[in-house]
Amino acid sequence: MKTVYNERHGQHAATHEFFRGRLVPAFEVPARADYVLKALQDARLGEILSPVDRGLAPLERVHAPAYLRFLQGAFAEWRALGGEGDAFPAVWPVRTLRTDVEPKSFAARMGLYSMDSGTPLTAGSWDAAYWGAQASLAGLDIALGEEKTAYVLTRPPGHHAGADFFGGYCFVNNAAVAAQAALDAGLQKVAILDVDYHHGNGTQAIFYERADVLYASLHGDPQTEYPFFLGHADERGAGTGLGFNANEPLPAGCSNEAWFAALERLLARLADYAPELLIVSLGVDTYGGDPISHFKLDRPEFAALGRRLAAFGAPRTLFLQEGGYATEAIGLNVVAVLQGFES
Ligand code: Q9C
Ligand code: ZN
Repeated sequence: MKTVYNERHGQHAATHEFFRGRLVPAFEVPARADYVLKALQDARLGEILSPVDRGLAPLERVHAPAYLRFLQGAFAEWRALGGEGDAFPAVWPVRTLRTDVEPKSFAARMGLYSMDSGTPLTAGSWDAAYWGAQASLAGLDIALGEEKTAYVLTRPPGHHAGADFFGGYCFVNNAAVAAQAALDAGLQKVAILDVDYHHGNGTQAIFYERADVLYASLHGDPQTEYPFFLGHADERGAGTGLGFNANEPLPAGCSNEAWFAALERLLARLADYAPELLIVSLGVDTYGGDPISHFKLDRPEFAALGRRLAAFGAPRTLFLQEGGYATEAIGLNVVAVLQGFES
């Protein structure tokens, strides 16, 4: 399988993140992608390619232009105000507060355009995220061509980013950008299967009222797991999108049998939908050794996931890297999925 590698990923480099009132060492670090790259090379999985620049337009198909403009200039604003280190939001427009007026204050706009204080905005976050979207578009091209499949190695991840907010280590929703680009290229039915430990609230929200992108996710139950405020089983879509969103929340600590049973339920829905393209939001924070998650998958289960997705038999499959924080293991876990898929 060919990989598109976002070699600018290291521009987003947070040393610390805000957690339980303290700055703790960041979990979403450049070494994650470095380990995956090395594992791909060691396994000789296939050619590793660089993205080309298709500009902002494909990002604007799923993100609010004002949000993208803010992200693009945010770090420079932070520095100009005398901010040291990375920038974090600290105030949010929750219920009863207005979101229709964009404040002048930088602190206020940080809150307007974010969902948590755990996602540091660093000097190169925009560059890394922008090129991650470009890498996803390049991966899509390969998957839509004669290869039929591709893997996109990028960070920061994307599935928590909404149309107009960042959070959960995500800034640009790569899966949403790729799905929309596929439709814009003429496809009519795209499915996104999100196997990251966390519910992809951003992806779900972007396509919630649409039937042309089916979003299906299995994840830690939001009653106890991030992102907490979305990802319940009763979220089935709305309007023309009713029935085109499927969530399988699972209790933290659940067995691998329960995980695969939930996967089967989602695949049954996906088979019924019969997408022309399956996008896999491939988080491997479902790994038993993950430091911030609570499922128990290991290498044999990742290989089994890959084999199962191949057996599903979507005409085209695009794998996009999402989470996974057991830094040294994620390369082997990702390769297990991709090799399982190709076996
Ligand atoms: N310090 C993805 O996997 N909270 N995002 C972590 C631990 C946020 C995970 C708290 C987790 C976000 C793409
Ligand atoms: Zn995750």
